[in-house]
Amino acid sequence: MQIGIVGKPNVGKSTMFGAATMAPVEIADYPFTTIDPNKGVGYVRYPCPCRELGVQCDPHNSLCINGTRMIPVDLLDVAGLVPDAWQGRGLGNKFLDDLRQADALVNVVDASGSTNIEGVSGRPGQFDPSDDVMFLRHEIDCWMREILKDGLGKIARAARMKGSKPEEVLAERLAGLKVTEGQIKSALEKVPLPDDPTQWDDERLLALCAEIRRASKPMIIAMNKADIAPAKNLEKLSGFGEEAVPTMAEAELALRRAEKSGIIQYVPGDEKFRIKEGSPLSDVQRRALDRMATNMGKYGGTGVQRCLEDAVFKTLGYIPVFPVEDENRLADHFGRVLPDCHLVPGGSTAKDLAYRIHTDLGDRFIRAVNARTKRTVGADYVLQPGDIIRIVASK
Ligand SMILES: Nc1nc2c(ncn2[C@@H]2O[C@H](COP(=O)(O)OP(=O)(O)O)[C@@H](O)[C@H]2O)c(=O)[nH]1
Ligand SMILES: [Mg+2]
Repeated sequence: MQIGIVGKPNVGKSTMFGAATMAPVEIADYPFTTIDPNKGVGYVRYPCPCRELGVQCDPHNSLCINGTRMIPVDLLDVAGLVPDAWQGRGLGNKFLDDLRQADALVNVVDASGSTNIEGVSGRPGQFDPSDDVMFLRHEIDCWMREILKDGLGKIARAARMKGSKPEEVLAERLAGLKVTEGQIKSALEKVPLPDDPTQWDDERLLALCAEIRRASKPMIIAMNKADIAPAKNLEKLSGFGEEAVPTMAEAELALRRAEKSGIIQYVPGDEKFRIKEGSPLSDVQRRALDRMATNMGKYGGTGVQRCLEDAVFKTLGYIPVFPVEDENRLADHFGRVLPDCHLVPGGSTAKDLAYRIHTDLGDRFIRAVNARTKRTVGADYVLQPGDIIRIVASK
């Protein structure tokens, strides 16, 4: 699962990335926290079944902090998207290429409207952040179209000879972009293309790419700098038909740092933090923390964690499931209790889960057991959020 953090310069992408990938103190040495400059690991939270079932878990691919399972997701800070990035402006092509593997995008916008479309600072309220959303969609659509068009002439002639269908040509061109055949087919239903690829024109291709983008790179809007954003901007940005979350990346980063240095008690995603007794704070620091507390009260937290969780659970519709090898002990063959938590697309079946764990396990699938009910379920059983599942496979 990879989420790309995208947007024009100066909106707070790196701040959000830095905050989201900063591991809580308890897990500072955790292997998943290895970070490239722009690639790191963030977490989405889900109640760990250990509490409900009264067992001591021993997480392996994820973490459990006080009964909250922290499930890793890869995050990518995609830099440098300026208007006409798709034409290579500001190394835009290189940055756009980073989006190939993304499952979803967090479009960070400057909800305060204090930066122009190139990211140059002005006054809060001076610019319309709706432009941030429109421009980014357009850049991605154009970038995708260029990928489609690259070498299309030759492919088109070959396709005409072979009589290949448009979806076959498109699937071949978009391989490596995490676009499924189903997504291409439904895009073609909305924007039909002539059978003969030599007849495909730019305008149609752009409309088609917009459809493919909507399905394959769903977006969530992070209305960042909410601390200084006029209410009307938040309203406007919420009207784009996409999940839109007010965020304060700077506050989240400051809070995670303050927590690390032992000044406050704060769990990422919480609506509140608590200043620890006896923390040596200057007046300036105290006032800054007060301001953050007030803003968090207004928005129900800094929004950074919520943004990731909405991207995974709402926008992508993924659900967490816990595979085990022993339904009675809820353990794997090392005896680790509730070792793993997998994020799977909503609607996935028990057999899909088997394939997700290992192709071989999918091939050898016989049946599954719902560890909560101890009932046997078949290959077609549709997984529910938080399910604990044992896969029974042939030897
Ligand atoms: N007021 C406010 N400023 C923020 C917030 N998040 C980031 N910034 C500021 O916005 C500027 C650009 O941030 P940066 O993360 O470098 O943006 P990027 O170019 O999109 O990666 C910096 O001065 C940040 O301190 C926020 O939530 N509120
Ligand atoms: Mg940056």
